[in-house]
Amino acid sequence: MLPVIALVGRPNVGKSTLFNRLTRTRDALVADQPGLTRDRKYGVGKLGGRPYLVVDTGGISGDREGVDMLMEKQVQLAIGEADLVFFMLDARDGVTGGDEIIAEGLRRTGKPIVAVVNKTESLDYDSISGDFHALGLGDPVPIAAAHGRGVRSLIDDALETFPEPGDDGDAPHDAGVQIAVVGRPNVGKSTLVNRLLGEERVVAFDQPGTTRDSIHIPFEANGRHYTLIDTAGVRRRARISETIEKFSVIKTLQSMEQANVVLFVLDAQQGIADQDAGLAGHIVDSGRALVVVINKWDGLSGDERERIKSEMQRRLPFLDFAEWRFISALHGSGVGHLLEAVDAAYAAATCDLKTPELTRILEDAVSEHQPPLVHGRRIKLRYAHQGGKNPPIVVIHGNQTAEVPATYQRYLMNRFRSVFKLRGTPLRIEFKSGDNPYAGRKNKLTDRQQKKRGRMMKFVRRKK
Ligand SMILES: Nc1nc2c(ncn2[C@@H]2O[C@H](COP(=O)(O)OP(=O)(O)OP(=O)(O)O)[C@@H](O)[C@H]2O)c(=O)[nH]1
Ligand SMILES: [Mg+2]
Repeated sequence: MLPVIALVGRPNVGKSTLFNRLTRTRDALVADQPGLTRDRKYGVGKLGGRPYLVVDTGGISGDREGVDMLMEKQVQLAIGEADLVFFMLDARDGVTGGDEIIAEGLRRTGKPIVAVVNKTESLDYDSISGDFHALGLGDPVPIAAAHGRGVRSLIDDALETFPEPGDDGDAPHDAGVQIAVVGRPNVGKSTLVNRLLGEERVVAFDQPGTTRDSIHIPFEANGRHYTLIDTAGVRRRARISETIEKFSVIKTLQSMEQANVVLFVLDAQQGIADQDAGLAGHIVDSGRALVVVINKWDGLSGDERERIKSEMQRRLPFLDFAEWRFISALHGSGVGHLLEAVDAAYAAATCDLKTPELTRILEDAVSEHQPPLVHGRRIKLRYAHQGGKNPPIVVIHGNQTAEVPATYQRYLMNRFRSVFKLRGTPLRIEFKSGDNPYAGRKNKLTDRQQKKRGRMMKFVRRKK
């Protein structure tokens, strides 16, 4: 399970700035697409060696009402689900009365707290550190979130005590395809899960788990193994109907991280809500294989179905890489074939892409449609290899790759997709630059260095 870190503090201390720092690496892997909204409150990140989940709790005013704010449901929930709290302070303000009140409230939660002192870039931190020490929250950690200073070691040190990824979460090999059923409350997740398990003969069931642990339910269907990962909606069979689904974005994200394939459940009779759009953004960021499940398809006229279908596709165009299935979890129609779509998505997500074939497709694509000139030089794309699975990652080597326009990236992505017939999984493209891809490290430029050089060249030319 991903460790969960909650960012807490007065307004304006830099929580959102730190949040962006901690999650940006992930975002950068997925190009912005029309209609895709990103949740700037919950995010998965990986700055150092291991991934984590961050929650920006928003500002706690820290005046008298501030204590109540701490107790406010949203913030309290996030802190309750967190493994660790980063209590952010502003080096320029010193410790304020509000900070003391928040510190008191945080201490009462019993959660591990790291005091993080932000905006230290132009200050002599040593001379003010005593003030922050006096909060009694151990050694405060100085950072400058806006400049990225201290952020890496903050996260590395904070995560040190958590088990290495793979220590706990790795399911036994025969657990098969890991499936996360996600969706906002009341779309019918529990009914669907019940159907899947009920119809497909439950092998093992109802393993104990605390609220923090996710519940893994292995089952077998058509001779294949699967494991459903609970997202709070799954309950003991006898009690399913009584359960009021508790919805937690954190648990949803964690279950997606553990999954190979996501079943994203939508409610045909309610249409797309903001919460659906937010979840869709998370799904895209996660890179998981996907089957979109439109539930409650029963009791709709043909006209209504057409209207709802096109409306949903219009709102979620960036999920068109996935199979869309229209079902009634209640009556069972369409449920029987869902696992075929899961299998197909999983197969696509884990397929082998051979270097010669990838490179040939790249060459064909480039010769049909050249990448543009940048700073008077043509972008060169030389060869490609597979950099990962679930999602498949295609790493393209060339020159000036940091300048490849988003439209051209999409062109390449669509080409790889269609040649390999990748349905049900996103595909990621990463670029690596180097004047000579076979030369030693010294000659290789990172995308950032490349950009910088591009800017310098422009400047030099302008001066001439
Ligand atoms: N000098 C300096 N400014 C910073 C630093 N980190 C953040 N800021 C600035 O502080 C201001 C507030 O940052 P935010 O990240 O929006 O603060 P926040 O805690 O999310 O604020 P609320 O969401 O309103 O509670 C912005 O103008 C940031 O640019 C830093 O390390 N140094
Ligand atoms: Mg903020």
